[in-house]
Amino acid sequence: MMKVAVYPGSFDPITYGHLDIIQRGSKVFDKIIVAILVNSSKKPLFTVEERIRLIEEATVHMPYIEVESFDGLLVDYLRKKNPHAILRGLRAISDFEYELQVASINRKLNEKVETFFLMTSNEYSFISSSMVKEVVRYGANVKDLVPEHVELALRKKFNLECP
Ligand code: COD
Repeated sequence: MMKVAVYPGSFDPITYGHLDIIQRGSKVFDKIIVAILVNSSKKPLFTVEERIRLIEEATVHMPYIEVESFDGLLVDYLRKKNPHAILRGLRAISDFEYELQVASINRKLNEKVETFFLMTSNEYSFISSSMVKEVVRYGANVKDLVPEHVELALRKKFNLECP
């Protein structure tokens, strides 16, 4: 039976940290659905369509990836997809509390769903979408943090010259 995971998140924008989780998750799951939350309380920099395009371009060489968006509760979206697990990444201890809370709520709302955590790779442990946005905004180089097309999209958003 094909093992499917849903990897939910904001992906505003996708980073090498996210891509590392996708790549390593693919050793366990046959298919990963990257699911972007539409109605987040965070104000996103990129539209859902832009985020989908950036993820698709970053994963063109990964045939086991699908990119979608969802609105509302994650568990309602999962009911439609019926995956084997939710895939999430863990960076610092500070992620743990939040992730435990989200996983527990999701299990409370739908007891069948399990969350599968992967520890971050050391070289990506400090990367977050919000940090990447901040660094680009002030003109610094993020080539080790995001793929080139994502850096270009960020520079365009902030009306910065290309390097
Ligand atoms: N290394 C490893 N993992 C990483 C890295 C990195 N450098 N960077 C990010 N990650 C992981 C994160 O830990 C997370 O697991 C995932 O990648 C996505 O991260 P983000 O920041 O893009 O997305 P989040 O955490 O903002 O996404 C939150 C959700 C959208 C999943 C959550 O808010 C949600 O499910 N909302 C839907 C409403 C709902 O169901 N609510 C009830 C439960 S909260």
